[in-house]
Amino acid sequence: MIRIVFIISLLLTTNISFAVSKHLKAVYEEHCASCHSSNRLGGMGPALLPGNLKRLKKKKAVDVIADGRAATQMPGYADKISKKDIQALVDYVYTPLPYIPKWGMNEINKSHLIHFKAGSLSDKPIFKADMLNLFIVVELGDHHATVLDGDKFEPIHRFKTRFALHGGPKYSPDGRYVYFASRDGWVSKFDIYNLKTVAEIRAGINTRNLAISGDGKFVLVGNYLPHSVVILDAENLNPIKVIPVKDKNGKSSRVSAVYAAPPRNSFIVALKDIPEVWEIYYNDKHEPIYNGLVHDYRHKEGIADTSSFPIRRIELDDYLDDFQFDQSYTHLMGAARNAKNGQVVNLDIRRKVADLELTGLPHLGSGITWEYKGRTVMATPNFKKAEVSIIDMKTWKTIKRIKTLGPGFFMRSHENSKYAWADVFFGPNNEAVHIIDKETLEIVKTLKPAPGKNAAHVEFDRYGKHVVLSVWDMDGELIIYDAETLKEIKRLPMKKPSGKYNVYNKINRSAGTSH
Ligand code: DHE
Repeated sequence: MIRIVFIISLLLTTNISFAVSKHLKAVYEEHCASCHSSNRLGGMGPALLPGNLKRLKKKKAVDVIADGRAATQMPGYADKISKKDIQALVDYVYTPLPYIPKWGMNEINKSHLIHFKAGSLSDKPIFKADMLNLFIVVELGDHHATVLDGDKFEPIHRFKTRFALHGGPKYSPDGRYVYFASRDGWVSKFDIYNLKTVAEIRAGINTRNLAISGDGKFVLVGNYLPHSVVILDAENLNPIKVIPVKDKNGKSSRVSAVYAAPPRNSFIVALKDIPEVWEIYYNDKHEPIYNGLVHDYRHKEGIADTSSFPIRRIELDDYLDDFQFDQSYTHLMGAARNAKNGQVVNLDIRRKVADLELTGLPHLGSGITWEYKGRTVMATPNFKKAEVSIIDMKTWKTIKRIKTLGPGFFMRSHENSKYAWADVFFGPNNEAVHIIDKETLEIVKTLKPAPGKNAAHVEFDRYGKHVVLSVWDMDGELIIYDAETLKEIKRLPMKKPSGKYNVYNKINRSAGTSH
């Protein structure tokens, strides 16, 4: 009798939970799957798995679904999904998947596509233009990229990219090749001289970005899923090494982003779930040079791996999500979750050397630097606050907070321009772009070039004479301005052009742009 009751109640429970999960699955499919994918492994949005949600408390996750998440494309669903379903969705995404696909060396190798082997295409450009004054424009709207002539501002070639590129594409040191990473893990190498995609490989399931070594030989890819960094040979994208990302106790972490630090012969890796930043040396024949002194890093503590690509761990007292370097690559200025909101890490002495006084959620990854009254300052937009902070890089004090019309995403300038440009990305004024005088630290002009449409992300040409601004819309455009008079020169229609990247400014690591 007891057994029968048990079986009936088990059946009932199974039926009820099955009914609930069917409904929930429909809610998930309707509202979440297009960005996070049906299998929760991520797409345009991150993977929704307990391992990737470690830093988000369940209660906070409820708020994120209801109200959206600052600095991301995640909208609020309070008016579309009931409170009960939001809670159920949270429980669902914190439940482990029965099986997480493996993405190791075998899987990466199998995905490898070589369309044109290195050396098989012409070494001379097949079109005429100043090859160092080209821009690559990423058109997120229909997953294309455009090669743009930076003198005439005419498109040269438009081509299909992988789905949802994210982060800046990176150039080879001579500017001939450009490497893209997509959120779903694809790395593509494009030959600008021949206007051809030459090789592709899937380095992860959910990828953050990539970096190219200063000698142009290696590509480093940082992943959210699996928790790994992958080293590829830059020539044909052959995979060389997969490094699982773990701390000394075996706790694994997502990778926030990877960067090249060419003067140090290294890559810098920012980690999301463990308070460490890694430096990976890509050329262990050349020891890194710090402040003119040659250090034998292999004999220093903190080196986790003395085989090729040794890792030097810098342990921190706080997570470092998002950062920028000084021009010498000695310091990195990163976001922190402490009350001050920012921290400065000296990569040579491997510790935090200062706090930064920043409010809200600074977007340091988009910060830029310039000379101001005999000292170097950095400027950073803010994801949560309507302000741009200016920080003295000697004292690390905030010397000015410039009020803006809303939280911003990107900033840009150029050594030859007296202006810095800062967009308003969030809120009702996201059509506005501010132009700041670098000498007075005042806003001198606010542009609203496409009323009602988000105008964001600028890049200068190689001479600092022209500025290219995006209107982020399916019926979007690039707007070209004279950088001195601030007068509009030309508009080019584009499909949601997100970032644009000038070859010369990138390969010379201009202080006014991202590296
Ligand atoms: Fe980005 C660069 C992280 C959301 C567009 N973004 C970067 C970089 C990082 C980063 C670490 C630098 C990598 C590089 O250039 O190699 N971005 C994050 C986030 O953590 C965040 C807030 C949440 C997320 O969804 O991952 C985020 N980013 C966005 C967007 O929602 C944007 C606006 C639209 C999109 O494409 O998803 C966006 N991010 C960009 C762009 C760059 C970028 C255009 C390159 C900027 C540059 O000029 O170099």
